[in-house]
Amino acid sequence: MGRRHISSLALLLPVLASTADAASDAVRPRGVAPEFAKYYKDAETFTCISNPSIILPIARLNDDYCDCPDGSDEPGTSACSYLSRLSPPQPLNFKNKDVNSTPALPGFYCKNKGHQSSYIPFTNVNDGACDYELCCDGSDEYDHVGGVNCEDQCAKIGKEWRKADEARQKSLGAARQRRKELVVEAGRMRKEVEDRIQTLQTQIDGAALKVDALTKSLAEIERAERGKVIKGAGKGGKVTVLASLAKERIRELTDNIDRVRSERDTAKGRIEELEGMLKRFKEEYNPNFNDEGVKRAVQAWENYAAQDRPGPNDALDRDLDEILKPDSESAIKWEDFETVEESDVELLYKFEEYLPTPVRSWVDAKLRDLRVLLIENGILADPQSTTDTPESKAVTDAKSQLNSAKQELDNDKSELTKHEEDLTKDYGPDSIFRALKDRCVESDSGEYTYEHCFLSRTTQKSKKGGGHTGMGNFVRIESITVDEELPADGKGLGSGERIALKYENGQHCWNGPNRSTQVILACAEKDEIWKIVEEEKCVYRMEVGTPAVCGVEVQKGASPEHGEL
Ligand code: MAN
Repeated sequence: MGRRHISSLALLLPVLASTADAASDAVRPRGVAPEFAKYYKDAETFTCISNPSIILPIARLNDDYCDCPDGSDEPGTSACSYLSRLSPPQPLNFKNKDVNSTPALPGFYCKNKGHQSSYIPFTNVNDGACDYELCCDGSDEYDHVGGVNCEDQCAKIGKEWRKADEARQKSLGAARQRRKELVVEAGRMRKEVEDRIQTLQTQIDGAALKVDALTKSLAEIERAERGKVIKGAGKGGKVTVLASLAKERIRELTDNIDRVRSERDTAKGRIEELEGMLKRFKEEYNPNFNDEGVKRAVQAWENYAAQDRPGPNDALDRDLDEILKPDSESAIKWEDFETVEESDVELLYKFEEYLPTPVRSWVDAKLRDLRVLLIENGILADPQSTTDTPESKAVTDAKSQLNSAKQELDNDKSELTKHEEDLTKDYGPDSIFRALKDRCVESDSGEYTYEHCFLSRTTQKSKKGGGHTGMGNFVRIESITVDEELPADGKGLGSGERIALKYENGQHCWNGPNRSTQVILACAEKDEIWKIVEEEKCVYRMEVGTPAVCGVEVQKGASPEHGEL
């Protein structure tokens, strides 16, 4: 905590110092910053800053003994440093009953001539270590008795700092420029979505009209089809349909003739066998054996045999065989009829051919209407109500056109909804993350390569191969307070309010939660992952630099959407 604290003070102080009166330098006691000089003007006495009732002789100022409850009598020694350990410095107008333990000064003031002035904690004063990081002039170690002598290094440190700062400023300038470009890019992308929405709305209106028209057209075609006498499948009119029905019927009859002839032949064989038996019976029976039953049977057979019956007509049979042969010359050429394209109406109402065209159409329409009327009133059978009636090509085509128009309309509608929802999504300040969405950056850390794809997902990839592990999918943009030391290269979060991207519901962690990642962003010239930490099992934190957040001020707890530049 000590070092971190030093760092945040160091950032704060040059600003404070620059507003102070430089002319008061000469009269200020050791360790007093220009903005506190007004309390140390009196040459005779010193009044404790937060406790004006306590007035001390001037000799007790910086005498290495803590007299004031707020430590203000020891701005240049560590005598009151224990106060700072009890509580951090508060603003001077801070109203607290326990003022006694509240230090009035933020720390020991180092002038750091040639560099930037800064405060150093009182505990660091005369502690035997040169704290050049904050006090480059070495003024924190002035009591050399048994201690160290810190030479002034501000010229060198200041020069290096200015050089580094120049590079930082340059980089920051480039980062801000990049951000501007991203804002333009994001705006262009948003505009694209808006334009697409407009196009889709027009398209949807058109597609809806088309669906209406095709629905009506299908209804009309279906109605017209009901007016036809026979419904047929495929191309062509009645001839085709009749041909296909006749072909089927003839095939059935042929099969039946074959079957009946074969049954007939079997029966004929049995009769011949029975007649042979009776013939032998008549020849072999004994007429002297006076059996009345046998005599009657023989008489009956003689009567049967005496009857004149037509014999089998082999010529007819041969003719039949010839007709039934599928490849015979007289066989019907069905294919001639199957391809005939003929209007049913023409076939049925041939008389119309003698009518002038307008009259013919009128008659045609009237006849169809009449037929539909009869069907609708139950006088004629509805050809469509019989399930084995195949659908006409006209109806199939109309249905398919209607279905594809409906499909087109549905697709347009769902695309529109997607884009409309997109416009209400939070893409951060200036919608900047629109321009970065799905862009990925990678970084190696330990045994893994980590990937962050903006507003999409985070992934952990093992360097030893094997599958990738999802560390979460994007859910929202949030803000987070950070307080970290900023590394010299500037690649870190620093302190303050930062934008964070939250990724949740990653791959399930064995004996743990679903993986999740918080990606905290800070300004950088280019997109890069700086650091990855697994804070708890399967709960990750990534620190990522991006120009997208440069100069963006995030309000604590507020949605960063409206962060200001
Ligand atoms: C893998 C990695 C680790 C994680 C463990 C949990 O090894 O995803 O980050 O801690 O699984 O079992």
